Amino acid sequence: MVIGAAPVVLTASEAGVLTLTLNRPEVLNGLTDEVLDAVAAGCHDAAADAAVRVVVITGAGRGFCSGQDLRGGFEAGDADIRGHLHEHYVPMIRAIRDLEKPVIASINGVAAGAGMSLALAADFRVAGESATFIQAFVRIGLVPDAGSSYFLPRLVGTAKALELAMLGETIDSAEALRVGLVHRVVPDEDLSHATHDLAARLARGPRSAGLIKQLINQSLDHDLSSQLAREEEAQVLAAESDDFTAGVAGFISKRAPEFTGH
Ligand code: T3D
Repeated sequence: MVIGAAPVVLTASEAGVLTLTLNRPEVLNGLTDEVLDAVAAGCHDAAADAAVRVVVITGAGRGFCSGQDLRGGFEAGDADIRGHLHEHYVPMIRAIRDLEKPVIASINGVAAGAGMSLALAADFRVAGESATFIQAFVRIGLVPDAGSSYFLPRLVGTAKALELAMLGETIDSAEALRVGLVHRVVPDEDLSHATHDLAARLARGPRSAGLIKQLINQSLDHDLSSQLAREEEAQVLAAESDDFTAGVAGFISKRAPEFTGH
């Protein structure tokens, strides 16, 4: 029996922002099934809770996330990798991407392997200066998973994606910004403030923000005709929202609208 063990993911909700903090700092927040399931559950909770407008994912201690916890004893042939990916990694990545609310990765340190995939699945990546990124899979003879092979080429192009994934070199935050892997780099001591500012801004956004997330994220998988059809569907939903009414009223009255997310 474990007495008094700290939760592997800390959750805190304030002013419309749900923060999920990976909390295994002794292993740079290596991913266990419990962590993966807790992040997925946090996103599902956020989807069900109208008071939550934004989700932030970050790490406790000096790491963001070091990927799969390798101390679980992985050896060639003796692990049901397919089942593991299906049951734990895929649901977490889907929960982040399917959530119709913005997700920010606040990257406070190294993001390696599936920890980098986790960061890439978010809609915004704000990094502290000391953050680093490693497609660590190749270093241990694996392929990118948890969405890295999908997100990387879309973010940085195939040439850079191949370089990062096949060489597995560490890149620093400045290089990550240069190649378009992150949106913003700030001094480490300002990361929490910068994340909070962005989250607060997104939390004041309209219902359409979640629809925009889905449209943009799906766009590279569709041709123009099907994307135009998706825009129509999304615009019908956006136009039915209270926030559209508030937005137009705000324009007419020359006052900033107060969006409720409905
Ligand atoms: O279905 C499946 O499960 C397959 C899915 C696979 C997905 C993947 O994510 S594969 C990739 C797994 N991750 C890695 O290969 C990265 C392993 N870690 C590292 O290469 C390095 O730790 C880092 C580059 C991330 C950081 O280096 P550094 O020098 O800053 O720190 P460190 O000293 O290596 O690590 C600090 C401690 O964390 C250390 O423990 P100790 O010696 O102080 O007791 C280290 O062993 C531990 N640690 C770091 N990463 C992991 C880890 N322990 C378990 N699993 C880790 N991934």
